[in-house]
Parts: sequence; structure tokens; C-alpha cells
Amino acid sequence: MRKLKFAILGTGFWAKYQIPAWLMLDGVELVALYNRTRSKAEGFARQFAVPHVYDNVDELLDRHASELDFVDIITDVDTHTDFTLKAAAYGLDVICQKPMAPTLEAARQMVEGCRRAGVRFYIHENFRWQTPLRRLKTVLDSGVIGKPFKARVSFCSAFPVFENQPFLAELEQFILTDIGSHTLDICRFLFGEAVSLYCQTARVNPKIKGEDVATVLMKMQSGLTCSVEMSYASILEKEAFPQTFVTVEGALGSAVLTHDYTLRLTARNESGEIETRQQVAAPPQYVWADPAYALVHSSIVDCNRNLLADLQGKETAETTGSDNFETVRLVHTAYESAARDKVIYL
Ligand code: 89Y
Repeated sequence: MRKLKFAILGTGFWAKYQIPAWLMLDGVELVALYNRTRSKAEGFARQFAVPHVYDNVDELLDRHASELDFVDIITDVDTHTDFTLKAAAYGLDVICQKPMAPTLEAARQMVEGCRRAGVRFYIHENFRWQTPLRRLKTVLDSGVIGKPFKARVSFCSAFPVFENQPFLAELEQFILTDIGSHTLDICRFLFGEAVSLYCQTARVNPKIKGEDVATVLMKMQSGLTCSVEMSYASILEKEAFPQTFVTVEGALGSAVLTHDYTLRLTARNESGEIETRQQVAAPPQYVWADPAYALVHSSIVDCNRNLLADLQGKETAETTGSDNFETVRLVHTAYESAARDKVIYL
């Protein structure tokens, strides 16, 4: 099968992992890099033998659109809409990092713009591709704990996230866009769509602009109630970054995803006694991954593989633009709920 040619727009923190993750897959060829600071893109080009470097997106698209199949946008959120629509205007398929856009309206423009241009549009949303979460989904789908009626999804940490990603401290809307995009997507992945949502937020760290704590309560279409907590202000006995913990209670048992990728299943055994079984769903290890982020970085490979399979017409992508629009809707509904202190019906 012909290799799909692509360009990466943005060579900041995430490109360090996104590029080697792409290079693990057969079927793609990285042709060009863009970064507003050219020297950074040049460094990556030398490291990964990428032939072309630009500090102007229009120039890159103008020169290479005819040979490219898609672009992978890994810039900060403020440029996502502009770059997506530019690439779509050249007839290129687009992959864009989460969060899709700074506002729901901008996200709508991106989905609509790509649809009108007749190009495929995907969001690189990788948390749902983490090994322990995939294992949990398999367990829930097996029916072993029966119909889930209640769940808790938790991402609480004191990891110094602003050291590696200083721009996060400048966001007026921080944790719901940065981590809520992931945790609320995990809820959709595991439990389907929501019908109502209530949210409270707080800012504990005085050095950042946005909220660093959020608690969301959702009623899902299935009837399940789901509480989602996220925080970067949580000084806990055992730091767990970047793990998401999940507890699901079903009519026949419960599933608990906890520290160190441990999944505990509790249900009645054949003799009717309640029994807990444990398994460990550790992520694959890659030499290029930062050990502190290994769980997240390894999931980039599986996310990219799924998007590539869709581009090649072999599989359906999970995180298309229109699917992820529903996650963006939850994020912004959460802000609205917190601002109005009201339950919002979706
Ligand atoms: O930006 C975030 C992400 O997508 O995963 C973890 C992170 O790097 C910090 O919250």
C-alpha cells in the first residue's frame, strides 16, 4: 500500500512524542515540518530526517499540498481553527490535537468547514487509547459486572505540569480544556452520551490564570450517573500522574481501575460468594517516551494507528471531528454550568 505523506504543524512539547509515535507505523512518510520558531523545526528535521522545514504555514501548504495526504496539527489551541481550515481549503485531510478549539463555535466551524471542503477531519484524542482504559472497556462490554449504574472517573494530581507546558498557566480556561477534554471523552467512550451535566470549578494555585479543580456530575442516556473529578492541586499520599482512576458499579459487580494500572473486578463466583480478581494492564514501553508520561505517550501510537487505518479505508476512526465535537460540547457545557451554578440539559 502507498505510504501516506503528511506534514506536522507545530514542533513544541508534543511533537517530541508524536513524531516518533508516527514513525513506528508503516504507511506514513513525514515530508515537512512547520513551526513559528524555525530553529525548533530544524532541530526536529535533523533528528528525524524530515526534508522540508517552514516557519510559514501558507508557504508549506502552497509548496507541498499537491503531494500531501494529510496534516497533523500539534500547535497550541488558538491556531487550530485557522490551520484546520487552511489545510482543508487545500483539500487535505486534517488531524488536530485536543482540545479541538478554544470555543464550541470555533469547533463547529472546523467540523463544518472540513465537511464542506470534502476532507476527513480527526481529533488526536489519545487518553481513551491507554492500555488500562481499553482493558476496562473490554471488561464492561463482556457484561461481567452487569449493567453499570454508577461511575466515578478521577484525575487528581500535583504533578508540576506547568514546567513542561508553561502556556497552560496562561489559559483562562485550564483544567476542563486540558484534562476535562480527556476525562469527559473517557466517559463518552465508556458510558455513552450524557443527558445532563452539573459542574463546579475552583482555582487553588494563585500563579495560574484558569481553574485547576473541576467536579462534574452527569446523567448518561443509559441512566448511569457519572461523577468526574479533576485537579492539579491535589497533594495526595501517592502521586499518580498521568493515570485516570475509574470505579464502575454494575448490577452484578464492580470494576475498579486504580494505581499502577491495576484493574480489580468484584462479582459473585460460581458458589455465589463475592470475589475480587485483579489484573494489571500496563502500557507498552517505548524508548522515546518520557517515563513520567509513559502511559500517555504510548497511547499516541494506538491513537495514530486508528486514525491512519481510517485514512487508509481499513477501519473507522473513533475520534473523528464530529465525534469529538460532543466532547467539546461537554467541556463548554461544564463551564456554562459552573458559571451559572445550574444543571444543564444537553
Ligand atoms: O496537556 C495534557 C495532556 O494532554 O495530557 C497530560 C497533559 O500533558 C498535562 O495535563
